[in-house]
Amino acid sequence: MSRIRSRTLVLGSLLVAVAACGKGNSGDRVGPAQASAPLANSATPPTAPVAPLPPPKLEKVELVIGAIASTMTFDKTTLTVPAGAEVHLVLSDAKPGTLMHNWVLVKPGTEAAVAAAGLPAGPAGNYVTAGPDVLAFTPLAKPGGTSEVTFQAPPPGSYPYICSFPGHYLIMKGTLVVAGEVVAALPEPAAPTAGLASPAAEKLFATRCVVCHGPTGIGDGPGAAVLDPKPRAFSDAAWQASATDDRIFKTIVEGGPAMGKSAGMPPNPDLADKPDVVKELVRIVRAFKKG
Ligand code: HEC
Ligand SMILES: [Cu+2]
Repeated sequence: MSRIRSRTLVLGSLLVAVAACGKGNSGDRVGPAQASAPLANSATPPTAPVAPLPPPKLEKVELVIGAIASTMTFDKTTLTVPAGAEVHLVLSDAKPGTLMHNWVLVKPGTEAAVAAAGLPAGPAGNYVTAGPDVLAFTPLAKPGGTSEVTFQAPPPGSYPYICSFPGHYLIMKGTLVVAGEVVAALPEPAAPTAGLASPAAEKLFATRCVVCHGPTGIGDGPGAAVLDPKPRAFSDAAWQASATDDRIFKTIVEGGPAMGKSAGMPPNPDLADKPDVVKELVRIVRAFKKG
């Protein structure tokens, strides 16, 4: 008698857990990896005998990752899941911050390409353009909010995850390790700044800076829409007169917060050992001056 009862309880709570997992709480979930067909089966009427179909061998894994307030960093740079698992990941964006973030799992070496491809999607499209390189992603989470995604773990290996909000991916990243028997060699963690090794500063500005500062430097790039404060217009002669080359140089490399400015201006740590490129960027910023 008591044994039957406890069995029913276990089954009941399993159903609750499955239902809770499928429903989520942020209301605005998107994501190609969302469709978890097996979950639909849990709606079988309670009169049916236990598990009419042998359930697929799915291990469910719950992951929680945070964006640290006012920084462009995840609070975990490594996540591990078993091969074949169904992964439910919740991203929470810490409260005092002002930045929006997402979590995008990508194929190794495609970080920059995925971030660039996501730009035209804009904030409404979560800065993600679905494609073969995007394995799973959460929608953007607002400060103090969460967003989530459910997806099937990819084959064993190491996969980069990034925030694809404009300018964040260079530092806002980590690695998802899918543990299991590795048949083929692990994908090499690609050099993070591969395509940027010897770029013309102009190309760098056109790909990285225009996102927020706009093609004419007045601060009207697509990434600026959600920024507060907005990037100032580089055309502002008074600002040009007050800013030293050294300050502009440092702002570019170290980012806004290091210079007492907003975190909306991301650092560019990959340029720290490329002073010539940064000097060229300073010259580009100067060239927008009017009046
Ligand atoms: C994600 C959006 C974003 C990207 C990408 C970005 N910036 Fe900015 N930038 C900002 C914001 C916002 C500010 C203003 C910060 C403030 O006023 O607190 C800013 C400020 C600056 C400033 C300082 C202006 C001042 O008020 O002193 C410079 C210089 C600058 N950015 C250059 C660049 C360059 C060069 C790049 C490309 C390598 C770049 N930014 C990429 C958002 C961005
Ligand atoms: Cu971010």
